[in-house]
Parts: sequence; C-alpha cells; structure tokens
Amino acid sequence: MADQYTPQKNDKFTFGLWTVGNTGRDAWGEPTRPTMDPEYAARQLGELGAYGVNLHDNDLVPFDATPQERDKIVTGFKKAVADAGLVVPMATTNLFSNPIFRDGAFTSSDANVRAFALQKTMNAIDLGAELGAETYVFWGGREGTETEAYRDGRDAVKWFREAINFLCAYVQDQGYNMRFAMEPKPNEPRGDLYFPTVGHMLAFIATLDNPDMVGLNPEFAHETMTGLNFVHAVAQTLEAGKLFHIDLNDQQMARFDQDFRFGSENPKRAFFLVKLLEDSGYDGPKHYDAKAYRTEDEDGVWAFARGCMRTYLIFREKAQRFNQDAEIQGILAELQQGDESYDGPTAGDGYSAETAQTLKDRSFDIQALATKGRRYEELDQLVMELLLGVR
Ligand code: DIG
Ligand code: MN
Ligand code: MN
Repeated sequence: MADQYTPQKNDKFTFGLWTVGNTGRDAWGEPTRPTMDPEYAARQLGELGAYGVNLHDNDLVPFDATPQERDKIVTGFKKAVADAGLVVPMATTNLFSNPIFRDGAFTSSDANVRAFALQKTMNAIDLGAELGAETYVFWGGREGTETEAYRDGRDAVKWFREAINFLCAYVQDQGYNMRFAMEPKPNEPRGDLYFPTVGHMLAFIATLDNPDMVGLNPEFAHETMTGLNFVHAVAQTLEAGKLFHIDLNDQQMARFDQDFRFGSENPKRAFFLVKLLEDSGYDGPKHYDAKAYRTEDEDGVWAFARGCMRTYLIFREKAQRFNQDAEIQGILAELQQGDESYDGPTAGDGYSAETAQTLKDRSFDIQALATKGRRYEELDQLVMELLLGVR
C-alpha cells in the first residue's frame, strides 16, 4: 500500500546487485536463498521505487566470461535497467573474491597481482562507464594483513597510491565523466585493513596526483564496527567537500560487518545522519550496502529493501518535524543567542598580532561560563519523544 513513506525515484535510493542478491552464505553455512538473476533484481528494484542499481564487475559478468559473453550479458542488463526505469550511478571492482587477491590487490607484495588488479579494474571501469556510472568505488577488502612479518606498511601505502593515481589518469585519458569514492573499513575479511577509517582515507586522498577527482564512500557499519561515530565521520567528509557517495546500513558496535537494514540497530544515530544529509543538501545516491538476515526467503529480501527506504523517509519526515517543532527550536534559539553573545575577536577573523594581544588582554566571566548549563537533556529527550512518536 502506497503512503508518504513510499520511495520515489527522486529520493535516489540505490541497491547493489550483491545486496538484494545476497544468498545468505556465510563462513559457517551454505546459501539459504537461490542466486538472483541481475535482470530480475533490476526489475524488482524498479517495482519498489528504487532509483538505481550498482554492481561489482563480477556481480554481472563472470570472472571467466569471454568478450562475446560479456557483451551479451551487458546488453541484456542495460535493457532490463532501462525497462525498470533505473540508472546505474555507481560501479566497482571485485578485487576480493578470486584467490589471486589472497594477499591484496593493489597492495599485494606480488607485482604480478598488482598489475592484474590494474587490468581488472580498468576493464571494470570501462563496464561502469558503459552503464553510465559516474561514481567508481574502491573498497579494499583484501588490502591488509594478518601478520606484519613480510610486507612493510609503507610499501602498501605507496603501491595503493600508485594504483589510484594510475587509474585516475586512465579515467581522464578515456574521457569518462567519473569520480572515485574510497571506502574505508577497519578489518574483515583481512585481520586488519589498510586505510581503516574515514580519517585515514581523507589523509590518503590529500597525497594523490588528482585529489579533486577522489572523494569518499563512507559506510555506516564500517565506522560503527570500531566504535566510531558515523555522523561525525560524514560531517567531516561533507565539510571537506568529499562526500561523493554513501553506503547506508546498520551495525552493532564491536561486531563483524553485519550490513543490517538501515536504522534497525541505532535509530537515533540513523536519525541524526539523515538530518545531517538533508540539512547539508546532499543530493547524491543513497546506497544501501546491506543484506537481509540469513533467515529470510525472497519475500524477506524485498521486505528488507522496502524497510531500508521507508526508514530513511520516516527519519527525513522526523527531521522536518525537528526543524518545525516550536519547543525544540525555542531551546536551539536560546542556546544560539547565548553562544553568539560574544563580541570579541575570533580565530575565524584570522590572525594578527593586534588580535592576539586583544584576546590576551580580554577578561572573561569564568564563573558564568563555567556554570552555564546546555539544556541538552531536555533537547535530547524531545528528540527521543519525536522518534518514539509521542510528539
Ligand atoms: C563492502 O562494504 C563494499 C563492497 O560491498 C563494495 O565494494 C562497496 C560498495 O558499496 N562496499
Ligand atoms: Mn559493509
Ligand atoms: Mn560498502
């Protein structure tokens, strides 16, 4: 039944083929669901109101497909995507399934593997461009270690930078309208992954030949796994102008990557994330890199997909209510009035010796500043009541 939480194309919700197509296989058990045909997945996602579908190269084209088989598969998929009224906003490379990548791809100590990873990625970038993808994601699932006994981490960083620089130049040489989005994760499937958080990736991007072409694809579960605040990670990414894409899902802290339905574990944090994205005017795809519980059948998969999108729309409405709630806005206005009552020089004015001296000479009402409450208990309780549906 359609209601105000039914997704529309302009909500820009997307799913990877590997998400709704997840078969439930895990390290301890066989699949609980059959493999899903990519064209069928596209049709179903179109029915649900999704905007787009994303893919790794081998989600669509088998690793050992001939060029003729590849072209036939791509032609059929392009038609299914068009018939479903979808687009393909993002593509990426599977540099983690084949045993070749057992010790990494771009950071492998074997130069043969690093070269093969470049070849595979260039072909996958060509596929993404052919499908219209304008964002290309790099998630280094095997770029890491279980022991430091062999590879020097400095070599790993150097090789990863060489690969991304080379591939940026390849995209420019091909004239593709494409930007790169780097996706950090702290661990799994390797014991530890290089570039584990948003902060590490932002620092890495600054060392590239073409940093303007490279941003981030932060994932809710990946920062949350290590106990970090994903809303802060996205705020810093936005402030740096680097939120090129985002992977939405949910996760319990200090667990393996669970890729749960969006909002299903941390509703308050998911709410503040939606509020940040909406307040910031983020207009990129909202990609659900998530999967249905292994317990589910196909009906459960589509319930999972609907839930991901509905929860985002519910939180978007709650964010609008937050911005219109007189009591909440009254507290914010009072806090802001106090916080902006300062009439002296600030760091934002820029440095001068005169400013420094004025600041050093200024007297502050220490007692008043030290005893002023912030009313956050009231404010957060109002947010909770908004989320719990009692206001
Ligand atoms: C895992 O979180 C990774 C892979 O699923 C994919 O390469 C990337 C794109 O969403 N996320
Ligand atoms: Mn994940
Ligand atoms: Mn992801």
